[in-house]
Amino acid sequence: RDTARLDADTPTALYQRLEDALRGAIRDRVLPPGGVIPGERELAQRLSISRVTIRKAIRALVDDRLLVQRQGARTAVAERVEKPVSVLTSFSQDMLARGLAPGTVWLAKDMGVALPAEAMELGLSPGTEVCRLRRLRTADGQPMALELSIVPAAYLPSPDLVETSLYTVLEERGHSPSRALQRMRSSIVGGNEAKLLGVPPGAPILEIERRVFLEGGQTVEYCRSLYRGDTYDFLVELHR
Ligand code: 16G
Repeated sequence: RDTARLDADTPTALYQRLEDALRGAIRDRVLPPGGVIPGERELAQRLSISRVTIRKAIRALVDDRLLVQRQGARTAVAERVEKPVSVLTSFSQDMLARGLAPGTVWLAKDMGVALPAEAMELGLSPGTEVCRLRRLRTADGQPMALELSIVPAAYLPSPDLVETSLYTVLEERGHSPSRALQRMRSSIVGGNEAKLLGVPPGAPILEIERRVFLEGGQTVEYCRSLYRGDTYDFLVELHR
């Protein structure tokens, strides 16, 4: 489509224009998520431009994670992760449901007496012990979200009990998360966090605050997350 309008009179900008055209086609879903794009050689022939130019444009889009390179060097349009907001699931469950391997990079974990703000967030009396888990969550090794979870030590006696899934550990210990309140707001990501998430500083993110309750109403987790805006869709079911 747009690519047909490419011409070769400004050779330095050619890959850039191809990149922009592909970007537009992905945005407008002319190239749908998951769709495989033609190979380098075929594109080079079709558009009568060099394979080097094609490779450069594709590389830029792979670096931006709009395209993913699969086994056998096939290149496909990246799929966004869709997460229904009305069901209380864990990050690990969400990723497994999509055939992606959930992973965790530990940034920090510790235990201590709840700070006044934490005690308020969890509805605890000051002085209660909590575990703090700061994690980078990955899917097939790609960073997806940064999360800080705070859990009363009464439900999680040590942060070392968690390898990948916090909710699995809570469930095994008979403290299944049953209900949550979640606040989501759009934001942009700062330098340090951008580096961890592998996006440019100032990239859009979803800031999520979640308070999770047990069946009996006690707060089992307070969590603050930054989800990458470019890979995540949150779906909400509405009734009337
Ligand atoms: C989700 C939750 C987070 C929870 C985590 C547990 C949101 C915004 N956050 O990421 O609060 O700690 O799942 O996942 O949905 P895990 O069981 O894989 O550790």
